[in-house]
Amino acid sequence: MDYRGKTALIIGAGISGVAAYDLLLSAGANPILYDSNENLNITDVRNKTSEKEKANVILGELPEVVRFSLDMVVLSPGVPTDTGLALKLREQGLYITGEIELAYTLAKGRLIAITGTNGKTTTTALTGKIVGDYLDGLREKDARAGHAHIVGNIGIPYTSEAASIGEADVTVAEISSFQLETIHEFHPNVSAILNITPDHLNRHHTMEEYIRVKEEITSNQTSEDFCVLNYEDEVLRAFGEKLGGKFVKNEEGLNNGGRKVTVRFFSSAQKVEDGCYYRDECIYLVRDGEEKKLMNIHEMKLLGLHNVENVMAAILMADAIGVPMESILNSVREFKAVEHRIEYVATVNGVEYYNDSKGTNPDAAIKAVLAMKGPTVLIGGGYDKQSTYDEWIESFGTKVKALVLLGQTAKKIEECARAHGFNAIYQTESLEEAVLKCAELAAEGDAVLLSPACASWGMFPNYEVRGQMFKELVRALPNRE
Ligand code: UMA
Repeated sequence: MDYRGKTALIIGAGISGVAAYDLLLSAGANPILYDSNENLNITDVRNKTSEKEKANVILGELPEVVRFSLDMVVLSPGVPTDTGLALKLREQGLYITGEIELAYTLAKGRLIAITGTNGKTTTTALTGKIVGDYLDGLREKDARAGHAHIVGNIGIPYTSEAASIGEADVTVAEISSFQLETIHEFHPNVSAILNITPDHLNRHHTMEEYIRVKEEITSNQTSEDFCVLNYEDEVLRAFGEKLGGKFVKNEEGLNNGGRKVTVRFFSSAQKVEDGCYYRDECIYLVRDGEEKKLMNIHEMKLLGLHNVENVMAAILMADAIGVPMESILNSVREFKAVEHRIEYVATVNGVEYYNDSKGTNPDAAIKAVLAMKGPTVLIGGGYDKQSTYDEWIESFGTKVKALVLLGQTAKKIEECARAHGFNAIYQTESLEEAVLKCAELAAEGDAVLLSPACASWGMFPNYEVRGQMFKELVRALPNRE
């Protein structure tokens, strides 16, 4: 795509918008960085771009004269496609794209793209390490071997790396449903959908739409490409059978229209025809009817069955782009949990504290509860994404002894918990108050877990800040001796 001379409006001056501005500038376009929040400091925003004080930044209301001078629009991931401004710009007939698509059209090399409701970040970091370790080894022998780039929703905008991604490189991108709403030609060589459970329904409105958007990750894939899917997710199992070219009857009585992407399944519960599965604490690979034991899960440093699934997905993706199995397994053995995902923080007065700030939806939070070994005091609540909390509360069993709540959803969660007969509930006004309450409630041998089942927005700019603050508060707790 040739962006030279194009006047491009970037909506959202967060980390993706700023990176998109710089990328468009280097591609010869005339970018305008726009943010609807008039309270941002314009000098701060300008200083984040490579042009500094010369950067073309607009805050607040977008003037009509600017709107009618545009050739194209780039939406940041957090900007819904149905906001008033986005709809007006679309009505105007403008080309509307996303930050991910922009990066894709300017980057080179091969692309692995990973989506799913949960496990994306761990799987992206692990796949990136596997590919990176392999390419690092190759470069010792041949300087022309490429590099691995880990980008996307993981917190490093794809646009911030795109210009430096070369032909021999491999990009491993974590892709959210928000980002998939605005793709056009985005075409990964290998894609993965790890699981789909309710999340972000305030943005996508219905579960059907959320599933449709997630499946878009494969929309440009062909018979040259691979898609890795979770066999234990009914929606993904059916989708994989369709995508892999098997005849699937739908309402119109049609099959998939002839697309035959190579689908590789992973399963934590049963043997699969082609892919990876888990049985008796071991991971197996099935290929061409032959089965091979790859590793015992105690060789990995990650905990929990959900992480076995993430590892199986990463193995299949790295295998699909040609990383030798021995190299893949060595990297898996070395890989440690990512920050904010069931991360051990400290033991204070005999109580273990875990930070799972990335548990931003009920399904992720259930996995964290299941990973706890004994009695647990749980901190929950935050931004309302219109999730339901019944399954999360049901997962408490006898393990969760108290629930300390905060944020916009605190009342809604309390009502839900009481309806399920769980009454050990404490309302707090801040994370600081919540941590102090937990320290008071937890006895020696218990765990305290921050796994809120909600996004952090409203109280914190993102889950990382929430997790960092939790860790600081825990480390500041007084030791009783
Ligand atoms: N804004 C507007 N108009 C709007 C809405 C927002 O101007 O209608 C402005 C806001 O005022 C704000 C800016 O947009 O200044 C924020 O843009 P953004 O929300 O796209 O945030 P970025 O800082 O660019 O971060 C985004 C992702 N954020 C979201 O999807 C909400 C980050 O994912 C991602 O790491 C980053 O790009 C790099 O790709 C975060 C996230 O929470 C971690 N993702 C969700 C999740 O994982 O559940 C999907």
